[in-house]
Amino acid sequence: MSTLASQLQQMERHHSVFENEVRKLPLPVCRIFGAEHQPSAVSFTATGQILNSCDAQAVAERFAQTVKASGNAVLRASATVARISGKRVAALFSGGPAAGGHNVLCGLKKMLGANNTLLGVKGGPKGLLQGKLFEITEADAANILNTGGFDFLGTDRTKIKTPEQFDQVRKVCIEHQLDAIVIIGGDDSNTNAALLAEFLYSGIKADGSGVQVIGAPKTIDGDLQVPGLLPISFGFDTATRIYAELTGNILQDTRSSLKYWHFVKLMGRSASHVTLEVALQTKPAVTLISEEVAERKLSLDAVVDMIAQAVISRFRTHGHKHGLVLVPEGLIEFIPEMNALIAELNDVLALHTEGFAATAADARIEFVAGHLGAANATLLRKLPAYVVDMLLAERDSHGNLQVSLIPTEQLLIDLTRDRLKAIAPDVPFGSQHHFFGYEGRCGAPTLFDAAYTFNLGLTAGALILAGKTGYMASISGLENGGEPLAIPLTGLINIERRHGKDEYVIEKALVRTSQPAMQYFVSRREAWAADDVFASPGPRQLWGPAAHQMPMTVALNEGAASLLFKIGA
Ligand code: FBP
Repeated sequence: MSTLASQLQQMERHHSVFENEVRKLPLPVCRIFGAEHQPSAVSFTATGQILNSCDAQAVAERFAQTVKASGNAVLRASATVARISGKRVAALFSGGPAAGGHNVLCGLKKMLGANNTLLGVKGGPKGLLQGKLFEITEADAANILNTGGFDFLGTDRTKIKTPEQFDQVRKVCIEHQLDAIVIIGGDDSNTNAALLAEFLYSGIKADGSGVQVIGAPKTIDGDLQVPGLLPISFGFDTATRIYAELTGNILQDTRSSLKYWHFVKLMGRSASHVTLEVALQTKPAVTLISEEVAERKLSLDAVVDMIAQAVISRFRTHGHKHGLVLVPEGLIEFIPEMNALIAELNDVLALHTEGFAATAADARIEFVAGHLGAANATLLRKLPAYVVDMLLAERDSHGNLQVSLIPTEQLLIDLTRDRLKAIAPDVPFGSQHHFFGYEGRCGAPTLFDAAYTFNLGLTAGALILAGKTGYMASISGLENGGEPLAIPLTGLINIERRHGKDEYVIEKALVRTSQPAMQYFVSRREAWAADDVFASPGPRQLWGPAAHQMPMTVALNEGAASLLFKIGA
């Protein structure tokens, strides 16, 4: 084999030049942990801040043991302590992948050290129920450090809900002699962590003690954040930098080929944090924020009109035939009349499952329309077939519409074209559409995500060594060295009505129009629409000038003085 061929072959199985180098990247750690290679265990003390959910009384009853133990007080790492030994800790990923998950495991492994055991759970919560546990070695940790994806463990979206499932977790804990479980997931997974912490609080081991449960905040959507305590969930920075690079490249193309309006839909489920961040990084002509559309009760017509007016104005003022519109994944559900239609459709489809299934494909719209109120039936009949097909498609395992399947970007293009034909037929409108989602979830973590997640792992490990349960690990003070915090999960839980039932859940943190990041965006968007002022942030850097940048929405919302994060400095 030639030298080149053998070099190329050596790159297989995650050994590209980049992957080899990135494993050696030094990661800054919060000052209190000391050195990256030998972090100290730490104790935790109350910050004085108590988190009170809106349904505090009911939560205190439902989570009696964990609320009594934590008093819902936020804890901070306060002093270094000797490391205890002999703990067996299992860690799992839950939900969609997000960059940095592997580093949470590496941080955990470092903090637990050689005298405690870290086990990985294969395949998420489902794997926990099936007892798919294995020991994570030093060599495993070295191999996955700073790599993207969740492939080392895998993940799934099973929710541990039923009494049988809780009992099964108890059995697995006993069988594997677990002292603690770390759940790396989003709002729903951390809700599950709170429920498990309560269930496993005591009476699991022979001495009557329980199994600790600690959460770590993951999701590219950025909808797990707590002002002042949890700046952002991990994976958000990497995903938005990838989308911003792609969006920046398209913006360069619009200005170079001068002929298209590009409609870019961005993942993020219901929340528009991802879209807002990409807008701040790239400054395109039009950005839609779902939460604002709902707050201003903008109809589909009004949204289309806004876009059409931007197209007309840029053409009449500068002769521009190009531009870019950012569309959040969940927009359709925030447009009031679409929201009403989707809600009624969910009910009708749930009530008439058999009748719907027995109806011929080409008669299904009329079958459903026949069961809807007059306004919703008219709207359904007016929508293009490619949208209706998705509105009537199978619901997900929780009975929800799969919004990511609805081609909102295509719908907006078609409606804008129709509107322009009606009100400004001389204005040219060439269009292209894109959906960026999966491209951003598994990229190699940015330095921000790599450092943030390694420190989250250290914090989760330290909480376990300190005997804590029912907390979510967090790092705050990103500009000032980084401060490990423990947020009591029960302090985040409220009662929400879901599918006709009251459920204890951690509420999704949606974009609020009063937030500084949103207000800054609102103050600049007219200038961005008027002419090309876009910026192209380029590829994400792990070394070099842009490496130490934090997300712009985080810097603005946390009141930072600059964009640079300084963990450990
Ligand atoms: P999580 O909240 O589980 O992290 O998922 C994030 C996400 O990427 C959403 O942005 C998106 O709507 C969804 O997952 C897609 O889910 P799936 O991987 O099941 O297609």
